[in-house]
Amino acid sequence: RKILLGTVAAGVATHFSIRTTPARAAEFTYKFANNQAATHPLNIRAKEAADKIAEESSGRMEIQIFPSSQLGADTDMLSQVRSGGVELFSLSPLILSTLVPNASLSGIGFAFPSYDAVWPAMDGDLGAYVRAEIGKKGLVTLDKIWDNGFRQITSSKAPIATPADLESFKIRVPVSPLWTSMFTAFGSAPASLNFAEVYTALQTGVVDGQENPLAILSTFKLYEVQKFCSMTNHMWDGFWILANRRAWEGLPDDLKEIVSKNFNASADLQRKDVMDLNASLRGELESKGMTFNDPDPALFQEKLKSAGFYADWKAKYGDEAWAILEKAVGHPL
Ligand code: X2X
Repeated sequence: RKILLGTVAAGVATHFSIRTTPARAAEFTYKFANNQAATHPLNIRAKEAADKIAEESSGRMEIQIFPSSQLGADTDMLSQVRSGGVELFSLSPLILSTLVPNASLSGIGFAFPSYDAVWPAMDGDLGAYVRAEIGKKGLVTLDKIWDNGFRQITSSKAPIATPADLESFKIRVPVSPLWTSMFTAFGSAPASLNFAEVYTALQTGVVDGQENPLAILSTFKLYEVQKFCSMTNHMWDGFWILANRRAWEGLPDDLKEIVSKNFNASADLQRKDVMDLNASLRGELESKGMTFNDPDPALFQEKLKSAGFYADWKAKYGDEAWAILEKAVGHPL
């Protein structure tokens, strides 16, 4: 029997319970790697899930969380979760598209008008389609995608008010053909970099800007190296929770159930945390010195259309996938 005595700091380890009887090593100790700061809701809610999993499994299952790309950058971790070097990993659908091409469907520019459309789609047909595609490549995906948020463009140089301001703009984008294609369509000079390299790339001026939701500007302190934030809301992004298939299938059914139940319940809480942060952080970031502006998103969508961005991607994804996307977002693209 164990009793909870409160929080004990233990580095990145996630076991916070103290036992009345000598601890037995967990039967399963799985690593969960991700690129976010320990203070981001992704890690706060994952730690809660890990604690519940340890408790409900009576210590048979331990999940150790490694935030901030400690075990490697996203593209390395994608290889690791495939080979079994890590058992669990959270990844943007767009970066996952380097392995599962159609996984990036949910990240098409200006597809989701608001969060109201995101969750029914990702918990519905669009999410189910993408999870099936991921499954074909040998990875297991938990049902509920976690939130990253609507992305905004930041710069050290000048605000982005119209698509013309993106021309020749040296912007970091995550490693994904969809991201590169979108900013190429705007006439920018996109540089693909893993998130682990972003702060330094901005600090040293390798790039002038980047794009991420406000929660990340705050938790990763990007306000220290960026001056302007333009609320383009140019795409929604999330984090699929991926598991190595052998590691997942190696779990007895009751542990599979405990893990997926707790991660999916934490996803709901994490979504709410991130939505609240993305809606409320503007004032805090202004007080840290950032200047905000609100461009008209229609101008940007128009530019993508005239550059052939939507037609190109429709051809790449195929008509069936595109129809699922249009139905999910509720408007033609
Ligand atoms: O790399 C990024 O910019 C991030 C943190 O938003 C993703 O994981 C896609």
